[in-house]
Amino acid sequence: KKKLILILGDQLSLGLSSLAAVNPDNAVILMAEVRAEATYVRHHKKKIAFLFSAMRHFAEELSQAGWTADYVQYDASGNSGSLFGEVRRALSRHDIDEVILTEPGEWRLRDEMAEWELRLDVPVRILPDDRFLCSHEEFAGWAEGRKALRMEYFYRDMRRKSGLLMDGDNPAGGKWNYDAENRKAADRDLMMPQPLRFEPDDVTQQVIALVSAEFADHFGDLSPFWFGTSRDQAEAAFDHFLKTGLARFGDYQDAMLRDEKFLYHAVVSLYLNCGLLCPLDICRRVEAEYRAGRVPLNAAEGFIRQVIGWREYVRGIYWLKMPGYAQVNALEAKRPLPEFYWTADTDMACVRACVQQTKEEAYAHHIQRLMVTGTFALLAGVDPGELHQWYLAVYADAYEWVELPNTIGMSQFADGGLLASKPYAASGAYIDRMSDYCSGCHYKVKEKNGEKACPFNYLYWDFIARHKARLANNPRMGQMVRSYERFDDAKKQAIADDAKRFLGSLD
Ligand code: FAD
Ligand code: DLZ
Ligand code: SF4
Repeated sequence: KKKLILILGDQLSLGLSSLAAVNPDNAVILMAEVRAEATYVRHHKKKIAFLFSAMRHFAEELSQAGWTADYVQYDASGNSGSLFGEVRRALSRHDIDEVILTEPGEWRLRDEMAEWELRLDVPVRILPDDRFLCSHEEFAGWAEGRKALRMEYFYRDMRRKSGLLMDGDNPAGGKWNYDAENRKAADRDLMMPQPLRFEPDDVTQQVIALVSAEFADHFGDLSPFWFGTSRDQAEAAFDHFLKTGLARFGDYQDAMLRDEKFLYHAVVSLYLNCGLLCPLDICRRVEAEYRAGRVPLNAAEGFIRQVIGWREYVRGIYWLKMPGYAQVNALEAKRPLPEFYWTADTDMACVRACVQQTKEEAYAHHIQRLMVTGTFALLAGVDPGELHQWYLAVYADAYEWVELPNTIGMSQFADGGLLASKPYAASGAYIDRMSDYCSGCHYKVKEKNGEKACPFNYLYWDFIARHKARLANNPRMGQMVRSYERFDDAKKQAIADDAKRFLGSLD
């Protein structure tokens, strides 16, 4: 009898804990493209094509490494459409005495799998996912007894634990965090780096045809398709970023430009999250660039903080707080998600550009997600659950463990301040300072009220007014509540009227 190893679409790593638990002679690997995973939200077409192609390439990689891979394609006859169904079918094809898998990244599957052993009548062993630096237990231990779960303190522990950018017991350069240097607005530059693009090979072309036939009603453009789909390509894409983007990553981390979708960002989250790149490994390579004097410290530290800080921290919060975390709505926001999140049909140039590029690329960088589509939804009072479904569907890197805390916690303050110390509310001035969107906009960013005024301006004050009781005691927002209170009645009325008119037009 053999072991059946189920490998999920975001577990494409040769060092996976389930693979380490067995030897190749004694195991059959099962991978399956299934309707349930492809449709639990209506994922962007590019995301499905990317993942199916990456899964197929990984199955090849496994075979070359001596494993027996049993791969079920989406249109294979008899495909049951669910992971459970495919495990059950595989048990009838092979002589198996135990199912082994690395725990899934999402709560809904972990919950479902708790019943598999009973339903399948065979032992099911679920192993920790050790591709992360911090285990669930370690995070829970860190969180216990703390009043506030601030990322910065968690991050310092991860620096110490990994030894990244450490000089003995001290942070390289003497400071833990160089974020204050990372707020520059970018200018267009003809030498702006671009992510490495790949021609679809035969495997990818077959998958593209499949997705185009089967998922025609999903959001997003399928072509041009240029993502890497194998480990070698993911590595090449990262090498390219090290050489072309990293040095200025820090400086322009918060910048946005109309015609530059990627700026100095790495565009590697899709590869990291499905397992084609190893987070610790890429951080070590970033540190090596700094140690060799090729990139400044604020760039290396900024990048490493995102990966061993934010990425690990949001995962910790997710597993600490699920399943309830998906339902929180501290600001009681109820508005349906505006249609233009799917169509880009809005006069707000910033939102239009971010949604349009999301549709084209299944990618937007952090500040676009946080300060444009995220801030707009926050100010407009969009239901965080609906917004969460949107972010989970539209980005190639989106899995609930990373998307949900970023959406619910960081961008919507729907957890009441567990994750972020203040709501990321901002008026048009912020977008104007950090981008070139406003110069091409129907609205006027300098106007505060009236039909032509930038909606972010009055929606900002309307947000403060709606939530002043809660925000008055927030150390970082109280000042804004007091500013609002000093407005005369006519100004307050104009804000309320503009907000009502604009929000009414969304319904
Ligand atoms: P870079 O800017 O080059 O950063 C390097 C790496 O750091 C990223 O690849 C990523 O792995 C990591 N990172 C950076 N910021 C974060 C963060 N806040 N949380 C976790 N990891 C981070 N990231 C996802 O990977 N999947 C998601 O579904 C996702 N949803 C988001 C939703 C919202 C509302 C917001 C505000 C952010 C979300 N993020 C998500 C975080 C971040 O926007 C993306 O990781 C980043 O834009 C990916 O692009 P990049 O590889 O070019 O990143
Ligand atoms: C996202 C995704 C998609 C679109 N399709 C599959 C699939 O067909 N088979 C599979 O094993 N995994 C897929 N995935 C990734 C899973 O949804 C992911 O493993 C879980 O959400 C846990 O993170
Ligand atoms: Fe966005 Fe306002 Fe600027 Fe228009 S004016 S691009 S709506 S911030």
